[in-house]
Amino acid sequence: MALREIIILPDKQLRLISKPVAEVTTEIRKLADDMFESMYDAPGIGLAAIQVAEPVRLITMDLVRKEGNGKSEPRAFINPEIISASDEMNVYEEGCLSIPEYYADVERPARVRIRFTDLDGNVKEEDADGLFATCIQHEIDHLNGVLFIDHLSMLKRRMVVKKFEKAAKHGIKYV
Ligand code: K2U
Ligand code: ZN
Repeated sequence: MALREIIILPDKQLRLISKPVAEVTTEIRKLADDMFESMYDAPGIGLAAIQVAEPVRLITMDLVRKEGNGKSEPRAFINPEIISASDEMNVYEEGCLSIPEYYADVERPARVRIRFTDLDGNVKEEDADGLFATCIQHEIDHLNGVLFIDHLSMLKRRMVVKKFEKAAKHGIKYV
């Protein structure tokens, strides 16, 4: 396993549309391992491969692990798709490892049904609600070059982008 650098706004790679994974290879499994290590180190509860500059449709997630609770439930989602979504919406204060120290309320469907391939190559379907629904939608957005700030008003989005463009210009690194 290796720690990978998480890219930060305004890195243009965050706007790429990630490519489908054709086969679950050793390289994909190694990338997933690196993503888990980088996600836990951040710390975060989800991570999309594009956030470590790998434009492939791979997500890692662990909604269980908390500092010191000794539990974890690492999950990987390859080529995830939302196949249905509830009309009922849910608001969650979201953050993003690629937009550090900025949080905002985002409204998303409260429940989604997803189809994905796991690291053993099995195609699965699963219902998600609560934080799982929010997180998987946030991560699938990343695979499509969409950031949670894109769900905010243009004014708020422009303010955030301007702040991170200014920080990048002055070489301010978020650690
Ligand atoms: O994609 C990412 O940047 C990972 C996020 C996933 C996430 C965003 C919003 C809501 C839930 C999950 C990171 O884990 S950011 C850390 C975090 C954790 C819990 C709630 C909000 C943000
Ligand atoms: Zn994010």
